Amino acid sequence: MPAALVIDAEVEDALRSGGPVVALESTIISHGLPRPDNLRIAREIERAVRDGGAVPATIAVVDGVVRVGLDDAALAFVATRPGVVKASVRDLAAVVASGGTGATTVAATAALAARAGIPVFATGGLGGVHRGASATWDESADLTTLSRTAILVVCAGAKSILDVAATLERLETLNVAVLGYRTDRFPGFYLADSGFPLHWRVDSPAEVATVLRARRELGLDGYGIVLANPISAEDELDPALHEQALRSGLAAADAAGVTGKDVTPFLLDWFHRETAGESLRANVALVLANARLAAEVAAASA
Ligand code: PSU
Ligand code: MN
Repeated sequence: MPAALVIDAEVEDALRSGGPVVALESTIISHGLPRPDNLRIAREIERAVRDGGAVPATIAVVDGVVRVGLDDAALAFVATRPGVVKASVRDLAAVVASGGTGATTVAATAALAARAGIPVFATGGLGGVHRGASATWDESADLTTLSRTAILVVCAGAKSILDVAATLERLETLNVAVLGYRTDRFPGFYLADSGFPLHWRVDSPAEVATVLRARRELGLDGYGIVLANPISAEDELDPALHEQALRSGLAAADAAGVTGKDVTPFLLDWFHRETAGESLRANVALVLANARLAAEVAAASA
């Protein structure tokens, strides 16, 4: 029987010597980005982490084994194989037990990274409270997992397809701190500003490292922290195009009866097609920026 969780040798070496490591999720590769571009982009995200001075650890379940750090063959497998499961925390044990292959969400990646001793994680946008959640109860497990996981997630805010106000309220209830990176506004994923203010702002990786140290000293490291890094002004989506894609996408999801964990991939795909690739370009730009910043934060706190 193979071990259920295997840490890649380079990642293990870095962790053992206290070197900087950044965890990366795999749902964005399998379900968030269109094929065949997804594999190339997954490699670029790892490259951005290396350029920022850290070792990348993309996490996924491959043939029944949780792998923390993927070699290129495993990365290609997750990016190209049909029928890869979108795996949140609750799915992990079942995917492993069935010998299956699963791509980990923010929630599952955060839980596994913390388990492996990796304190910093980069992604695109956080899951959150979906629009209409007061009727559907659709709230991403990303939020509840962050409330009990020792991880710093670098993201471009919550996906704009969500109810952002409700997501921010839930993050407050769940004791998840949100730090704006060089901004006082909560970023809106494809847009730099979601329209909501933030209470805490940090202006350098060293400042983030200081917050992480204080959290540890206070014994509060069981709670997650969100480092919200806005997409750059050059890369953000045109707000009018964004609004139009969002409206038509929500209506299309409703008409097609899309529910549960299929909602997010459906809407991301809708955006990519409706904006003729503009949202994809923005998505890639923000993920690469987050990967680079996460590496700098990991290096500053290593
Ligand atoms: N951010 C992206 N692309 C994605 C996701 C986030 O830029 O594909 C994924 C993440 O894995 C996140 C998931 O955890 O969407 C949220 O899904 P749900 O709303 O079903 O919890
Ligand atoms: Mn959901």
